[in-house]
Parts: sequence; structure tokens; C-alpha cells
Amino acid sequence: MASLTKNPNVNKWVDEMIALTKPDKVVWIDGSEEQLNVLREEACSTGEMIKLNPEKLPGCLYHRTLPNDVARVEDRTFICTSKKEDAGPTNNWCDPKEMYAKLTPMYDGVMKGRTMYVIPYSMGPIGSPLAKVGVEVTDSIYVVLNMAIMTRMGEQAFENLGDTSNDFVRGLHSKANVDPENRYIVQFPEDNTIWSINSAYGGNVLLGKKCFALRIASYQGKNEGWMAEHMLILGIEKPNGEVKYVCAAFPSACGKTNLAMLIPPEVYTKKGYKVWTVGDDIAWLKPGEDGRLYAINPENGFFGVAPGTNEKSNYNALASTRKNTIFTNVAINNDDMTVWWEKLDKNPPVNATEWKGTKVNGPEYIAAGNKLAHPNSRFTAPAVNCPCISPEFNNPKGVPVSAIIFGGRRAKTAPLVYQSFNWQHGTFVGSIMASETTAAAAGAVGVVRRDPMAMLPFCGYNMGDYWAHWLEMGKVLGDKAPKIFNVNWFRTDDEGNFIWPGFGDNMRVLDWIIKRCEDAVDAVETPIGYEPKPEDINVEGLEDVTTETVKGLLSVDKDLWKEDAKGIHEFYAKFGDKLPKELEFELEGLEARLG
Ligand code: OXD
Ligand code: MN
Repeated sequence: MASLTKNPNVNKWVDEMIALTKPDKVVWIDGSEEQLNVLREEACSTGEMIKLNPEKLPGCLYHRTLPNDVARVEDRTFICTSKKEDAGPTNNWCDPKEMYAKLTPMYDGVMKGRTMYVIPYSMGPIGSPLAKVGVEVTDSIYVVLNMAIMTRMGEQAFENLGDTSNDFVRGLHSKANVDPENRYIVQFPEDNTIWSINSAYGGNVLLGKKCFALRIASYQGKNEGWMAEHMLILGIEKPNGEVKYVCAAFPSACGKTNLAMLIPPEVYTKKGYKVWTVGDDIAWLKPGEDGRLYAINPENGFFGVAPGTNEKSNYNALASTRKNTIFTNVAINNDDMTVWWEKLDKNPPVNATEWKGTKVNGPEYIAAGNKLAHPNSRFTAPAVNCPCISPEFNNPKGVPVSAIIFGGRRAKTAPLVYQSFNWQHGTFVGSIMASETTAAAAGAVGVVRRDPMAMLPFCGYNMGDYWAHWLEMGKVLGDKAPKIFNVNWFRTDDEGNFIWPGFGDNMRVLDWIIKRCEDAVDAVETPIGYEPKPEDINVEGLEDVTTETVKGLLSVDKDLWKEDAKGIHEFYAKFGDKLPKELEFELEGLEARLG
């Protein structure tokens, strides 16, 4: 099939990839519904995808991955820069020449007997000065169909690139034999290149997402004066119609999608507050003409964790999945070909197929201690489906950011919310983020790990240099910089129960944050930052939470923090002289204030 672009850089690279992988056939993806329908039919005829109930879930497809291939694989993810120190102590590193030499034979002829799909895509709205183009070649229809939801895919992306530019990210993916022993997810930031092999799971193979929009883009951002962050973007519309935008970074599976699509509690909706979703996972941020920081969501859909999503926890996410959505590794209700996952409702299907493909009696299977859906099972849903998608979603300029929020899952240390003293201190607050691990990444669950800015698995270069870039951006933005906050929805009582109700009620904390950005409310200075006066967190309409409860949620246990500071010293020590002096200074300041 003929190329869809005159761009010689794209064509040369695609020819090289064809010569390497030797597919039987090459299909350029133009993005048309017609072509996508042919691929959907083909995938359903081979069993790669399963068509779901056309009345209840129109346009929805089901896919199951191999049980060995259900999450991102951080231990097999590499940043290959010519100098090891440019990848830094938190990334796996390998010399690019060595890695190319190791992987090239694995790709040699890997697509024999298969079709290569050439996918042009834009990360960011077409025509946006903040958008970037990628081309992914893959032997997986599942990848094509997911990229069709997650990106602006097809010929239009080439229009953005033009006929001569070389500024596109080259992504080579082959599922090969889905062999976990030879699985590699490799970023070559100096070459704008990503090679992924032996996986067919989302985060490893939808190369526009984590690999490009975070790892490669963070590196590009450092060189080009912008930032690629693991952040949701939401707009809070106030009763006067004004919308304030905030970005928030949480480690994987801490409820980013839930916060992004939050429905405010009644005390707020009845006054006229509304929340608009711009993005649920990734933000690209760049200073605008007026000197403020602007954010776009480079993605075009949501690749969300299904279990736990329900009418109550996230009405908008669930609504987003009711048409044209791909479900991966959830359970099927064979009676009506719909889908089910843990906590969707209290009625697991009796006639079920669990995520690995075995027919089971759902309630009995669960009673025996099994899960019907994999804990990291996903929906890939188009952003346009979301009832609260922001009218600014496609705005090429992006949205102006008033606040940046960090957060994690900490049972005792971090209070419900605090504000940093300034951008430098805020950078410090982001750098000391920590959380308990979850099922989104392979490995142990429930272990506390440092996850600065929620970027630990996604920063495409040395995290010390990344912090320096943050500090630099603060200087560029000056007094127009967003205010920086930290939140923790996950404090527990002595029995291990969450104290704060979370979900829609997080609006009460966002309300304080917005008021702080507007200088409309006071704060109390504590050793760790500015905290609300307990009575300034609106608890009207809450059953179990009083101002007294909030007071407890805001308490700072100095001994725990002193212990934490020791851990931060250890963590910082890894970065040697790449650690910005400013952060060391902030840590010393914290310790001095703790006494
Ligand atoms: C994700 C993740 O899939 O952060 O978004 O793991
Ligand atoms: Mn994420």
C-alpha cells in the first residue's frame, strides 16, 4: 500500500522498519471509519477481539491479553542515552548501540506472515503549537484500534508534520511471541525513537502514551522549554461562570481519573459549581504569550482502570465507556455480552467468563476468593463520550493553569492538604512524593515507594536534571507560576479505614485550593507548608466528617516527618551532584522547622 505522506524522513524510516521486520503486507492507517471497520471485522473474525452487545454497548469490543502480559513492566523498561548519567539512577539504562544490537536480531523478520500497520498520530489537538506527531508501526490490530481512541490518528497527523519536518517520534512495536523473557520497552530519547517488543498490553504498546507523551516528551520538554507531566487537568467552573484550571499528579491508581471527572457534592452543585475534564493522565505544559502556564492533554481518550469504577465512584468514566470503547481483561457476562468488573455493582454475572477466558459461575468464583476481572483491567474510551468533557478540550492554546497538585497514598504522614511556600518549595514537595504501590505496575503491591511528581517510571532522563528543569521553569514563570499544593485522600484511622470520604467530596479541598489561588482565604503556617484553618474546609452535608475530623486530618506528626526526612536524605543521595542544591536547602529547611 502506498505511503500516505511525501515526507521523506517518514518514508525512509518506514522503509527501514519494513526491511527489518519483513511483513507480508503493509497497511497505512488513514484514520477513516471505513478502514477501522475492516480492521474491527478482521480482529473479530480471528478472535483477537470480541464484539459486545450492540444495543447495550454499541461499538464496543473486548480483548484479553496473555496472563503474563497485564501491566507495564518497569524492570524491562529502558532509557538509552549515550551517557549513563543522562538516564539517572531511577531508570534502567543501556548504551543505545548495545541495545540496538541486542534488539535488532529480535525484530529481524518478526513480522513475516503478518501485516505491518503504519499509524500516523498527533499527540495534542491537530494544529496546536503544543502538539507533536508520532508514527508507530505495529503488527497488532488491537494497537491500531486503541490508538484510534487514544490519539488523533490518521492522515491528519501528517498534515501537522508537513512534507519536510524530521520532528516525529518513531515507534516500532511487535508483539513477537509475547515472550516475557524477551520483553523490552525501550526509549532512545536522543533519536526520538521507541522500540517495544514481546508485549501486547496497553502501557507497553500504545507508544503515544507513556513512552512518547511522558518519557520522550519529558526529555524534549527539557530541551525545548516546556514540561510533560503525569497529571490530570480539570476545570472548576464557579457560580459566576469563571473556570479555574488545575493539574494534579498522583502515582498510578491513586484516583486520577476519578478526580479528573469528579461530580461536586450537592452543596456545591446547587450553588452552580461544575467540574470539567480536560485530561485524566498526561499534561503538556508550556508558558503562553501572557506568561502564564498553559496545559493541553496530548491524549484523545481514557485508558482507565476498570475495577472500582461504578455509578457512584465515577459516573462520568462509566458513562464514557457505554459506546465505542475497548475493554481489556475485564469479565464478560455471557447472557447478554456485556462486561463486568469488581465493584461495578453487587451482581457479578452467573454465566461469566473471567478475564483469563474460563467460563465460571461469577458469584461462586468470587466467593472462592478469585477475581473475575484482572485488577489492572482497562477501558479505552473516547474523550468525546465523557459527559463532563471540557469545551476547551480541543483548544489548541490549552488552558491556563492556576494550581498544581501533588498527592500520594500515605496512611499517616501527609495531611489532607497543604500549600507550598513558593515554587521552589513546591518543587521540593513534588520531589518527596511517596505512595504505596498498586496493581498498575507489575511487582509487589502495598509497598511504599518514592515517586517524585508521579514520574518515577515515566521520566525520560535524569531525575536530578528534571528537578533542575522544574526550578528553571519556576524562574521563567515568575509570579505568574501556578501555586503548588499537596493532597492526601488516603489517611486511615487505627482500624485502617479511610477517614476522608474522597471522590466527589474532594471538591471541598479543591475549593480551598482555588480560594488560595485567588487570595480569598487565610492559611496557617506549619513546618511543612500552609494549611487550611480546619473551619475553612467546607463540611456541610457530610455525615461522618466534622471540622474536628478535618482538624485531625490536618495534623502533622513531627516524629513521622522527621523519620520521613531521613528517607528523603537516602533517596536524594542517589542523585549525587545532580541533585539541585535548592532541594537540599529545602530539605534542611524542613528539618530545621521540625526542630
Ligand atoms: C497508567 C499508569 O496506566 O499510570 O495510567 O499506570
Ligand atoms: Mn498514568
